[in-house]
Amino acid sequence: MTDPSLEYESLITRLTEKGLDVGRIERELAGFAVETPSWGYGDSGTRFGTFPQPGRPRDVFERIEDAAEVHRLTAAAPAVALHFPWDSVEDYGTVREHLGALGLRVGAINPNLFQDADYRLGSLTNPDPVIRAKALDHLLECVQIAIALGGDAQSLWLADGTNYAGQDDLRARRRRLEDGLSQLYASLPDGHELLVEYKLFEPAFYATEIADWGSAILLCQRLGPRARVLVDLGHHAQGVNVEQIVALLADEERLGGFHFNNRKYADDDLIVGSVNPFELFLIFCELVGAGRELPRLTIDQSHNIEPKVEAMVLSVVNLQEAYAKALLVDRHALTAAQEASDVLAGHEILLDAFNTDVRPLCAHVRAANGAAADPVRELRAFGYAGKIAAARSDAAVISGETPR
Ligand code: RM4
Ligand code: MN
Ligand code: MN
Repeated sequence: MTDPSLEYESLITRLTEKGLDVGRIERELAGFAVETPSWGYGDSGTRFGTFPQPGRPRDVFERIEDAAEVHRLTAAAPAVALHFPWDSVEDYGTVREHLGALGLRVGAINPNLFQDADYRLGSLTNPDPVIRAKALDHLLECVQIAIALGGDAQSLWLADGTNYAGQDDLRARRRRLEDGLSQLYASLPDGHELLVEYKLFEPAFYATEIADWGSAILLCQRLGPRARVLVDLGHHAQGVNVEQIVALLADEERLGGFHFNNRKYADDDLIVGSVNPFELFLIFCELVGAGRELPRLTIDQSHNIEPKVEAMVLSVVNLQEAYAKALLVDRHALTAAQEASDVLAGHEILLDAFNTDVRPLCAHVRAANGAAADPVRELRAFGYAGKIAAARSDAAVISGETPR
């Protein structure tokens, strides 16, 4: 077996010879942080069925413990995004303490306006004002939860839409939506942000209220500067150029963050980077190219058959590698190639970075951060899955199915 430190040394030599500032790259990489989703640790399935896993967390506290294990192994997952009412408890002080005791913090708060039977015809856009008021109440309650947990972001995916042409008035629905969201926005404390997520379709099959980045950014512009768009990688039509959307939103200062996952067909919620790692790399190239701090990064996955903690660890590792590769792009050479109108020189520069094996670099940075050089291997060697299976043997499904 090759000595990992030799692999690291030879990579560093090569990068330094290319004129890259390896110290800076390592510092950026060491600061990389992604939120993991509490709902990604619980049981989830498809509309055809759910396969319960041994050791699945029984409540929000155990979901946070799984998140802590991911952070221990990667040093890159310090925050946990929560979903309500799935993560509801009586006293949020206990959740805040638990997070703190495990070296974590709360991430974005995700309200849920899609499961209650009252929302059959929509939540904020429902023709019935009583149901609209109920939806708004939930959103306002989530702002209070964020305050109680020390969080500062609401991340809203609105499932509202219609199944049939003529079912409801499209413009009236849009006005109801703007009205509800402006009340939510007005209730945000200073420094809190609202992330507006779009999704092409599902569960509605004719018209979805916030179906694309355009309808999302228009809402945000109407609301105010702390409303920004959230890009979920599984929420576009096939073939859409997601990195271009990222570049545009970043340029407009309306890129709020990401829900990372991967897909082959629709909103498949597979492990990030498992289907299209090149797209993931190009998205990070746009983020690095924007020259600003990274926006809020969150994983949004649904692990139906794969071991959940392992899937989450692998996702974080894949994100670190995509980011590392993007940091290797020689930006000066890229600009020069573009200014020279050289069609393939810029492409080659990207390919050179993408094709670099950055695993020794990421392993080095993780180890320097006190985490595992090889997180998936360490997770298995530590036997975390077996330990939680034994400790949580009377597991009951608490979160229920999470349809996406
Ligand atoms: C949706 C969307 C939301 C997520 C739900 C569970 O498809 O991606 O972000 O909270 O699924
Ligand atoms: Mn999402
Ligand atoms: Mn989704």
